[in-house]
Amino acid sequence: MYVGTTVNQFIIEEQRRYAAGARGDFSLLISDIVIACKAISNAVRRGGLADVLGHAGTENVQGEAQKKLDVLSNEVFLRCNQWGGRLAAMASEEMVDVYRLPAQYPRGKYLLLFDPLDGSTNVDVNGVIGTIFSVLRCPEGVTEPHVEDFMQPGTQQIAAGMAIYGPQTILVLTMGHGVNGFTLDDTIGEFVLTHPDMHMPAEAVEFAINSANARFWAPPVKRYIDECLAGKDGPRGRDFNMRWMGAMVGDVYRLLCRGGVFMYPWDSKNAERGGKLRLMYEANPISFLIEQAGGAATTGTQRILDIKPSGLHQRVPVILGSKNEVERIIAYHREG
Ligand code: P6P
Repeated sequence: MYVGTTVNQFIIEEQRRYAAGARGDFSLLISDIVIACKAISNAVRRGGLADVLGHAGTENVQGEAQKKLDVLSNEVFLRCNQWGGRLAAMASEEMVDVYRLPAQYPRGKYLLLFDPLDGSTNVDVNGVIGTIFSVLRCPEGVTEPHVEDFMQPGTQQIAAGMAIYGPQTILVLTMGHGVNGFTLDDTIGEFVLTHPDMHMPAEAVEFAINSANARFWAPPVKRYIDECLAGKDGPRGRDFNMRWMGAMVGDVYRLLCRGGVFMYPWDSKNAERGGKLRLMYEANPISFLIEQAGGAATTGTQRILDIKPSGLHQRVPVILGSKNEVERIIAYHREG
């Protein structure tokens, strides 16, 4: 039986190609993250059969009601990644502060940030959900990192990825040399390379935005969406289609497969808190993937990966996807 290129084989071969002589800590870190995604995928698939649906009865740092799977997925990420000696600390959407590793475990040279279950409101309705993660280097000589050690712009990421728990479980990964997709083969319990070197078309005919927020959008976004809705009779001269999954990972995976634009832009409803999506463990890792696949990612006025973070749970407006579409939206922001 042909097994194909597993994600472990791919990681080791990337290490040989781009980090010859490396000790392998980074590769082992990615392997630990992958195990966590497999475990979460298994729990998600069990759903009501394993009493993991519904609310946990608690709130996260965002004041959002936590699902049982939110709490479980966060715990899985901590347990799979805290023991290996690759990390100095972790941070998560589900935890207020930096997670300090238990004293018995050695400290490593990387920082891991993650949204363990993105789109968890989809859990109880069998919708697409996923995991998003970002890897930074820990500042030299720091063994007990504080929040400020995490405050690095997205350009400093050395790896980022997401797992999408949909009809298939797919892992999408970048380590700075392109984007590759792996499908979980349940018969061998491994992610196997199925989408090598993913690239987005520069043009698009699909946009993803929560149109219920239309009355809160800024003029440049309204202008772009109105032109899409005008279709071939309008200034764009072609018809567009709309999608909105309620889980960024699902919409972004579609962009990687066939192009399009995803927007959770500035709106007056979220103005006070800076936006809906979080910079450190949603916008930055996804923007890294999108740029590595030939796309672009902006707040409307600033490249997302250039933002100097001000807090672990900072929120930002997000507009990303096919390059020509994003550049058009940026131009509309410049014109005001
Ligand atoms: P809304 C999920 O909660 C999330 O952070 C993203 O994954 C998703 O794209 C967005 O929020 C959905 O937001 O306002 O449509 O529920």
